[in-house]
Amino acid sequence: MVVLMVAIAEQLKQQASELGFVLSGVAPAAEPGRLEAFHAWLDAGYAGQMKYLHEHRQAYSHPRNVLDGCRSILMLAMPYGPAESTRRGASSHIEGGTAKVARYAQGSADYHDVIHGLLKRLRLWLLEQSPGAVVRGVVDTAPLLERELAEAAGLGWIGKNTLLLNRRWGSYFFLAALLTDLELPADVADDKNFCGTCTACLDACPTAAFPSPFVLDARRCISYLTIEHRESIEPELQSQLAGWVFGCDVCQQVCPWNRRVPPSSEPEFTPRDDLVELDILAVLDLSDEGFRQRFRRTPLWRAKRRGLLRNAILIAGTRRMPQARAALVRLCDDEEELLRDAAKWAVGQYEVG
Ligand code: B12
Ligand code: SF4
Ligand code: SF4
Repeated sequence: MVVLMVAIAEQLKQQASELGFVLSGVAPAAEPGRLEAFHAWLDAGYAGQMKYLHEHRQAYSHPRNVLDGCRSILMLAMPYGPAESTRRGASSHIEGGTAKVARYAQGSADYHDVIHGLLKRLRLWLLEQSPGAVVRGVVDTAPLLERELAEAAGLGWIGKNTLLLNRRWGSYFFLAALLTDLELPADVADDKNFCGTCTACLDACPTAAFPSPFVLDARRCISYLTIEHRESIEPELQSQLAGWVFGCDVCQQVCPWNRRVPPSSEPEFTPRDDLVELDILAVLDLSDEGFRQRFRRTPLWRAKRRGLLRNAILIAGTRRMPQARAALVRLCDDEEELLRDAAKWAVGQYEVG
C-alpha cells in the first residue's frame, strides 16, 4: 500500500506539472503550524472587514473541516508573472491619467475559474487511480492557511511580506490545494527562511502596513483597501493609494527573489493590454453596464463598480487631476453614498494649499 501511494503521489505531481503547476508537495493533514499567530492576528483586528476570516476561525484549526476524513493535501503553485508592467519598480509612480492594477489581476480570466478547472482535472485523474477516494480541490476561499500548508509541503518559505516565496519562482504565483483522504507520503519542509537581513518589502510599503516582519495589518494594506474594503476609506489613508486602483504589488516588486522569475505558461494570465493600467477618466465615467461589459469574468469584478470608482476618485483627487475635476463634481451627486463621500473629499483636495 505504501509503495502504491508513493507511486500515485509521484504521478499526481507529474500530472500537476503538465497542467502548469510549477511547484507541488504533500503536507499531512494536521493542525496548521502558527495557528496561534492566526488567532492573535484576528484578535488584533488586523482582518478589518473580512468577516469570513472570523466566522471560520474554528474551521481553520484542521483541514478535515474542509474535507471530511482528510489525510493529505497536495499543495500547488501556479505562476502568473513576471510582469513587465510592474517591473518598473516600486519607486516609479505612474502620474498623469492612469492608475495601476496588481499583476495577478491583469489577465483575461479570474484565477479562481482557471485553477478550479485544472484542479477538477487533477481530481478526476486521482479518482481514476484510486476509485472510492475522497478528493476536493480548493483555491483561496476555503478556511485553509494556504501559505502555512505550502511551507509545510516544501514549496518555499513565508517571507517578511507574509507571502510564500520560492527561490526559483519568487512570489508571483497562486496557491491551490487538493485535499484527499488518501495517505500520500508527505514532503519535507525546508526550514530555511531566505529573507536573511533584507527588509525591502517592509521599508517600501506605501502605507506602513507591516507592524512587524511577517505580520500584516490588512486594514492599512492597499490591496485590502482597494478590493475588500466596502466602505469609505479612512481619511488618513485616502490619499495613500500610491496610484493603485486595484490591488498592490509593491512588497513583491521590491523583493530580490522576484528579479528573475520565469514567465507563466498559462495564457489566461498574460496581461491584457487594457487591464495593465486603467484610464482614470474612463473609470470615472463607467456606468453599471459599462463596468459589466469590461470587467465581467476578470478579477476586477470583485471590487464592483462602486469599489473601482471609489478608488479612481481618490487617486484623481490625490493627484488633483485638472481633467478629472468636472467628473468629480458630477460624482458629488451620485446615487451611491460611498461615491458621493469620496468625490466630496476629492474635490476638496483641489482647494488644499
Ligand atoms: C485574506 C487574504 C488577503 C488579505 C490579508 C493578507 C494576509 N497577509 O493575510 C489581503 C486582502 C490584504 C490580501 C492581499 C494580498 N493577497 Co491575499 N489572501 C488572503 C487569503 C484569502 C487568506 C490569508 C490569511 O489567512 N491570512 C491570515 C493571516 C493570519 O495571515 P498572515 O498575516 O500572513 O500571518 C501568517 C504568517 O505571516 C505566519 N507568521 C506569523 N508570524 C510569523 C513569524 C515567522 C518567522 C514566519 C516565518 C511566519 C509567521 O503565520 C500567520 C498564520 O499563517 C489567502 C488565501 C488563503 N486561503 O490562504 C490569499 C493569498 C495569501 N493572497 C494572495 C495574493 C496574491 C495577495 C496579493 C499579492 C494580491 C495583490 N497583488 O494585491 C496581496 C499581498 C499582500 C500581502 N503582503 O500579504 C496569494 C498569495 C500567494 C503567495 N505567493 O503567497 C494567496 C495565497 C491566494 C492564493 N490562493 O494564491 N490577501
Ligand atoms: S500589498 Fe502594498 S500596501 Fe499591502 S503590504 Fe504590500 S506593499 Fe504594503
Ligand atoms: S523583500 Fe526581502 S524581506 Fe521582504 S519578502 Fe523579499 S526577501 Fe524577504
